Amino acid sequence: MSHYKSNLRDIEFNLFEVFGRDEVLGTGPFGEVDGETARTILAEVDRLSREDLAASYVDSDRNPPVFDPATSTAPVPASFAKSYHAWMDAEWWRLQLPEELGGQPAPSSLNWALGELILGANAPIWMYSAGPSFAAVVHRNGTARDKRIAEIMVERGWGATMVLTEPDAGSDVGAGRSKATPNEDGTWNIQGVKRFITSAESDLQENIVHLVLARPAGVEGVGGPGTKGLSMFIVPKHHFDPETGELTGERNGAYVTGVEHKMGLKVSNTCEVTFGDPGVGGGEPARGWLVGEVHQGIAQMFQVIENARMMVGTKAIATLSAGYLNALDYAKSRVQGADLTRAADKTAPRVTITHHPDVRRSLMTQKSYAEAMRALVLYTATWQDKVQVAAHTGVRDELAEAVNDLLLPVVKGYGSERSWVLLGTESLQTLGGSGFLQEYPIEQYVRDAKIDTLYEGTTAIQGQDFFFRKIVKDQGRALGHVATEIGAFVASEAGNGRLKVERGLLATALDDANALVGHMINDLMSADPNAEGGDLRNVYKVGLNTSRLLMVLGDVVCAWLLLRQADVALAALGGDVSAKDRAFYEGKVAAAKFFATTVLPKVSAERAVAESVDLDLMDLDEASF
Ligand code: ST9
Ligand code: FAD
Repeated sequence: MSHYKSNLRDIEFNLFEVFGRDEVLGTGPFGEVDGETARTILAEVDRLSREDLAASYVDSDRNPPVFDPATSTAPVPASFAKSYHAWMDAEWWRLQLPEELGGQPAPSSLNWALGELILGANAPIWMYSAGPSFAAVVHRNGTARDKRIAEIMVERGWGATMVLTEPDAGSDVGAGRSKATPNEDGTWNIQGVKRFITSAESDLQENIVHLVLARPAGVEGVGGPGTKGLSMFIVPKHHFDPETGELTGERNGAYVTGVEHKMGLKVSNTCEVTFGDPGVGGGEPARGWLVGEVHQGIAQMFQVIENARMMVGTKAIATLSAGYLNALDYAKSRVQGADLTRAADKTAPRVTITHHPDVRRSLMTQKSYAEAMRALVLYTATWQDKVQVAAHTGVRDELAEAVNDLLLPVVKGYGSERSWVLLGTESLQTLGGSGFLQEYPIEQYVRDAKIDTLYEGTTAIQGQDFFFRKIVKDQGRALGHVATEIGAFVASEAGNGRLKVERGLLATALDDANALVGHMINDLMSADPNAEGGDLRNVYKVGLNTSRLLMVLGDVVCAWLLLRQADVALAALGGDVSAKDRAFYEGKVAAAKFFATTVLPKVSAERAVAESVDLDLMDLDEASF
């Protein structure tokens, strides 16, 4: 048996019983993937993940790739390569691709449900195998030449990378200094050093295509400061015939010059890549093509980033779920201490730790968060389904786009923070000292999940994106829509009397969250120096609350989703159910009630803290820290 414990029952509950995905499966753009097919795929990918993909999880951590500076390579362990090929050979990744690239489009909700399974079993497989998805971005934005390159990437199973970060440009992508100079033949030469680039080297693929952000130099009208001056280039590791895809045998001057030694996620090569340095490799120039022959690098790259942020949140949440299920297994068999009611009796029988109130508190905390955030991922994906359906009919569903945009930083920022913390404080803790050992998978989960709060934009960046871009710039449209949906649930008879208290708690939390948003907007308006009494420094007050708001909104949305689940579960319990389903549905109701009563009251406290924020912290001399 592998380390990975999945929760297919809960995934299917979300997809089919709560979010009604049978309505979209087998229709419109998803004609080839109906509900029955989807269930078959889920079962097969579940098996594949638990067995073939999870099989190399531990070995790849203990025997990570080693960088060889002489050849600029870092081969992955054979066990990992086997898992990787099992996934590629199964071809389920085609469900994420457009038909033009040999795909068989499935709803995003199904793809992220599958994503949870792969990411929970062995996340780097998903990352190394993302070449075809990257190709979809090249195809969507590219010229006829780029579209052909995209086809080749898929046909030949090439890898791909997203190349933004530089030593002095991390969160601040616009500070990037890598430059691009045009050649007479229409190609560009890239020069610069990028760092922390995922999957930039391995022995898994014949070629790797780097999507690089660089600043055009010496070209009038483009290449200005900041992110808007960046363009996106297709820069292959090996040169190839752009018609046939055959490698020409020439090396391009894009060399990996180092692989980082990391806390976790070790099999995923994190590389320094040097472009066009005459002193590196054979000193070749790094030649590439401008994507689409337009200078819209940051907007194009954000098409990749949005998908990757969803991936990171899903990875974190998948890991929390696996951590919880491992902790639960352990707790059911670990015998320690007497039942609290017989604590004084030294001869009382010893019980499994699931009998102890504090262990139950911990297990239910893990269960409720893991299941709430799974629902958050799949709920977000249902909005992506709407975007796909609209696109198929040649229109845009702007509301769906905006709600998806609003929820992405919640999935990524809130999902990764809650998951990483709970994996350490609750899942690992459930195993006592054993949790600290490599004999169990949780210590690796903790190490592997920490990165999720960092890459693809740190939590601070997600909080700012959420408030400034997804709420203020959107003029509250998407937030208003979600808040109205939650409000309608509060006012409904959901639960038929059995969720009344919890709906009340949700109502209070929603009011507090709305008030918190209102407070931050007032602070922002008072920072307008042109307004009467406006003080620009008041924007600091907003910045002191953006991460808090992200966590608060995450808790409110998660509580709502759990209560929606409880409503469905209560209805099912009203009918004939098997003993197994009864336990499942009762667990759903218990998780929702637990979350509502233990998490939601804290929202009021967060509001109070947010409203008390002043400028003292910003006035404090740095020397006093
Ligand atoms: C990384 C990779 O960390 C880690 C793991 C990699 C694993 C890869 C494999 C898996 C991935 C698979 C993907 C496959 C692809 C799938 C395709 C599906 C078909 N939303 O606010 P402004 C844009 S990589 C959308 O002024 P600043 C927008 O164009 C490194 N667009 O920003 C905007 O213009 P406008 C990750 C957005 O102050 C323009 O940017 N690094 C959004 O200039 C400027 O906006 C990071 O994530 C958005 N949310 O720059 C960096 N936001 O406004 C984190 C901005 O006119 N830092 N745009 O529309 C940030 O995000 C910063 O906030 C900043 C600030 C750089 C955007
Ligand atoms: P910094 O930006 O220096 O941030 C340091 C701290 O300051 C953080 O806590 C941050 O939240 C905070 N901070 C910074 N700016 C602000 C601000 N304006 N407001 C509030 N707080 C702020 N990049 C790629 O391009 N491609 C990849 O494939 C890739 N893969 C990665 C894989 C790994 C394992 C790692 C570790 C990184 C990877 N990255 C990749 C880079 C990653 O996206 C960056 O590390 C990340 O965006 C943060 O940048 P930084 O490390 O420079 O931190």
